[in-house]
Amino acid sequence: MTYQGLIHRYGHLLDLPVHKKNISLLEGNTPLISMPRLSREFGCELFVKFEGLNPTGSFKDRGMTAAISEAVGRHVETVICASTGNTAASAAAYAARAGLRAMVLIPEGKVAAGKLAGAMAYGAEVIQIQGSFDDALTLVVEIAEKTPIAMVNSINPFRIEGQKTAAFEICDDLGCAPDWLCLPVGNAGNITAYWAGFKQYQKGLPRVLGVQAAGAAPLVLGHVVEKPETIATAIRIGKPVRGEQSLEAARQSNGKIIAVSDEEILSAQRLLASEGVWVEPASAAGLAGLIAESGQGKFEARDKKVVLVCTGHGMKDPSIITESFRSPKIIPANYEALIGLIEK
Ligand code: AN7
Repeated sequence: MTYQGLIHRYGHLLDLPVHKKNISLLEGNTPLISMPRLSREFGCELFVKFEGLNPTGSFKDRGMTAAISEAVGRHVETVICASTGNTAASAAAYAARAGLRAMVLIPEGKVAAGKLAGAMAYGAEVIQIQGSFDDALTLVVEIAEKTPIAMVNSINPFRIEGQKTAAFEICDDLGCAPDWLCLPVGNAGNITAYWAGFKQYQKGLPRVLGVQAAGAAPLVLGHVVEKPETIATAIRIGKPVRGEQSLEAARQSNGKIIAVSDEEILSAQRLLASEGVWVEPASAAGLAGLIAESGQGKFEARDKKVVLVCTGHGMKDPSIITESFRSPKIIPANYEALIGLIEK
């Protein structure tokens, strides 16, 4: 039978209320791509779980099908979220699908072009906040407490339920859990969901390497970061709502949460692209973390199965690339000019 989306495939394993109405854009079912060249380079069996291939280009669609399906089931009319961009685009799409009003709050000037365009294209009311993602989230929480508007950030437990399915899919593809799972950590919903998913699925448990950007690393520093800053705007978050749970996931799995620099993130992004997988900067943090750890001899991954969770597509943030390369050459439209370049 053709694929009918996450709730259809895994709903029996998700703690969703009976009142839900299935709102799906056929999210999930993303490929686990083997990376033979990088595997050789790092001496392990490396795979990318390419979440950028979800309907709106990020892993957020997994949680959003669950959260919006629940909200529609109890006759909510408006949904709201704070976002560094991907949640906004996803909420906008699923709300559109369900015929709901969507309001998305984003930090002014700090959302990548592909995400902002997505949220607008799907018809959300996009509001820029003169503050950080964390400020926006505080506002959204207050609105959700005082009005019937449903909040679809990952504080919403149904988001986590939906996102568990990525762990199920990895186990289904590999036949077991990998030895290591490396992923970016921002608000810490995804690492929490993966860990819950692996525990529930009982196909073994990976060690979890959570990776934050050095300028937005509250879980590594052990305190809130008031002014988070990183080129990986998706994870420009200083006060993660599921911080405790993510630290617990790292601890229970015998893994850890570390920080990497923006340069390390960009260089990991280039490495992935050099083997055909273009991800947004935040999504390269897992590989950057693996490289940093193996460089210090701390990564015991030799011959092990390692899954890098690449959370968002490179097309979400095109200016990171176009601004860091020289503009493409311009030549006259004739053979001589072209052959001149080829034979140079
Ligand atoms: C590509 O969209 O928080 O640790 O508002 O977009 O579960 O927060 C995005 C987060 C990783 C971090 N990779 O996940 C938002 C938002 C990408 C992301 C994360 C995000 P969490």
